[in-house]
Amino acid sequence: MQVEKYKLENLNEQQLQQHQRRFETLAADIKNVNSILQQLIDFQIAIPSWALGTGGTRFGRFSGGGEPRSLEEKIEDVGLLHALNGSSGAISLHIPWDIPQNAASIRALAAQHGLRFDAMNSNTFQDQPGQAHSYKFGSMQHTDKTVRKQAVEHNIEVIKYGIELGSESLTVWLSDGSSFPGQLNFRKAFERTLESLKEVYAALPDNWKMFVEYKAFEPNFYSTTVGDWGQSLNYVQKLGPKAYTLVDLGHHLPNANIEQIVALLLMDGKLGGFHFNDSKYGDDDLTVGSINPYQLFLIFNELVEGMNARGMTHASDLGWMIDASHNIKDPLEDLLQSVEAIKIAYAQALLVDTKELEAAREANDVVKAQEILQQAYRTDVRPLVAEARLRAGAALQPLQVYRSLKVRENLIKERGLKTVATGL
Ligand SMILES: [Mn+2]
Repeated sequence: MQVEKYKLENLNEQQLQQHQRRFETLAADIKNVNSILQQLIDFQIAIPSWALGTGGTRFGRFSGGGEPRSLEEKIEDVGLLHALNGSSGAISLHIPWDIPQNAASIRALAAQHGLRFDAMNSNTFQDQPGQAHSYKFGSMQHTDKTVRKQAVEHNIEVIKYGIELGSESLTVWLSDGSSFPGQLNFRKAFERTLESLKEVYAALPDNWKMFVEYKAFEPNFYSTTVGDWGQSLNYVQKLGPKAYTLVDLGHHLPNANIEQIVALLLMDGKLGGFHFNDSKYGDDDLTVGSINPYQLFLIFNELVEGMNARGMTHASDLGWMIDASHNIKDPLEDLLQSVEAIKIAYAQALLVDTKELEAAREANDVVKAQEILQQAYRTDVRPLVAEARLRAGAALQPLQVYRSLKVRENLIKERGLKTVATGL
């Protein structure tokens, strides 16, 4: 299914007057409104291929119908999102779930939808049918060299697919670790993992980045071999200039100060990418901004400040991706909500009066510093985000258009009710 331009414009037209009234009121109070709008238009968030189907938990999966049955249909789904919100101009693939049979035609299809290929993701956390060696006791950390070699070769194969598609980065997330005290020699596990990562790093093209993602726990429940940002930073510093830490919001222990982690990684030039989601307890994969939007804003405040301090381009110098997968919502509706929440937090961070904030900090005016941040956070920036979408040729209200055009009903008609997308 395609979103027909005239239908989208008709729906925008119906809301235009109300939108303009709200936007003009807000814009009157913003000094550099046009440059903020341009930053919002430029800011694209990659959609992971595995978020397009209904996610499962280890207790079950409730398929929603009309899920994409192939890589082509996944690209079409992201194309739909991008047509609606103008902000989802990239897709992140996962190997082996998304092996392109014909890279040239896949590239052409993505280009038709205005999409590029974001980071490629490898998978050494599951055994695939016919696989020679099991990852039950880890992949890159494994005691057996032949298992490590298989994991390294898989990652090199993922890079190869990525090159064919025009991607420029590889994300490595390892589930390696241990579930019981005594199971693992931590030092040897680190050294083996580093050695394996070095072999993958050596296969990276010059213009590629490698992201090393950390996670505190799950599926291993005693130790994780890339368990936190300190461990990831340790690996990437030893690997070299093409290696970066990737922060996934759901991969921390409860109450971790993620905004501080982000600030320090940026300071070291070692923050490479970002996975958005939200959580209350752990790696809950909930919709971005659904539980803790203030934390998301505080993180964006550090991202904007830290990137500006290093003269970085917000839209392109870090990898921005959603990493979530839900078991009860329509995945496309959920992704529209997620992108909206990210844009809102980014817009609020762009409103922070950084000069005033810095002055308040230098003067130890704690109250004023808090007021400055909360002034930005409590501003309803939705008309600003909607205006950016309008100028990008997308929908003023993406979710409303999605429902008005009966997108899910149409996808079910096209693909059937009992389709299951590859993924978890
Ligand atoms: Mn992730």
